Amino acid sequence: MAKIVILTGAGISAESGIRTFRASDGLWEEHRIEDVATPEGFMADPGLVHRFYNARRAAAAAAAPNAAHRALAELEQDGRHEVLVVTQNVDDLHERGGSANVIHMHGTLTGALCHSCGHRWSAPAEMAPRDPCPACQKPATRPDIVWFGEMPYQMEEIWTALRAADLFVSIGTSGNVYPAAGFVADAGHAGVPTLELNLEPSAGSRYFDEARHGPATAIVPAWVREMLG
Ligand code: BV8
Repeated sequence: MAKIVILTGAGISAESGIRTFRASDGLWEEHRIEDVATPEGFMADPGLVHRFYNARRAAAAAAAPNAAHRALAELEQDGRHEVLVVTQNVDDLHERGGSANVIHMHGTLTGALCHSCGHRWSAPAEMAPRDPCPACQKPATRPDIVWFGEMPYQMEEIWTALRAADLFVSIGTSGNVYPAAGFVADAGHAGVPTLELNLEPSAGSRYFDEARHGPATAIVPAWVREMLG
């Protein structure tokens, strides 16, 4: 069975109505990364950060998986390939699209974390700074999201899978944020063939063996049909 590692970013959820980060109408147009996506920003104004993620949690809940999410699930369920999706996305559209083997390297909107005792639980729709941790009762609740300057989740597992892969595919990501943006180089160094599927060339496009550009709902199902012959 061919082992395929697929990195996804905000672009795969764009056609589900979820805003990307760096587009002209992207999230970073309205919010300073420092204010809403860093531990320092959270300590400075936890209310602002909770409101930012409460709005994204509502947007993700109102969205539906698209043909690109479903195509990746079909490739996994077909069973002839060992498929691992490593997503930078904090929405749950891969799982709702039918993918089972998914790593959220930057966390999830559906998770809550106590920054005092480390306890994790399912996030309510709305979170606020005064919410007590169900374990230690301290008002230390934060979204279970990896912010800038923080260590992404399951990195050892991801690097092991990358090095052992038969193919690395990157979908809907601009290649600006590390360590994810370095995966194509890591895969290349391990002799793994690499393919980019993105609306436009990403910052790391030149590092890929092959690149196909277009909307994810068109180019991802076409690639999966090829893989399934
Ligand atoms: C860390 C959660 C130590 C929050 C996120 C090396 C060099 C320089 C800097 C660094 C470096 N190493 C580390 C850094 C610092 C930093 C970093 O990379 N800074 C950047 C800005 C320079 N990285 C970190 O702090 C990371 N932590 O490094 O810890 C370490 C190091 C090594 C090993 C272990 C530990 C933590 C970063 C995680 C931060 N959290 N998200 C939230 O979601 O709110 S990052 C967030 O931004 C996303 O998760 C994602 O990762 C990134 C956004 O990127 P994309 O998803 O690609 O979205 P974008 O809008 O940019 O692009 C969309 C793309 O889709 C475009 O290309 C577009 O063309 C395409 N597209 C659009 N529509 C479609 C489409 N494609 C197809 N179809 C469409 N319809």
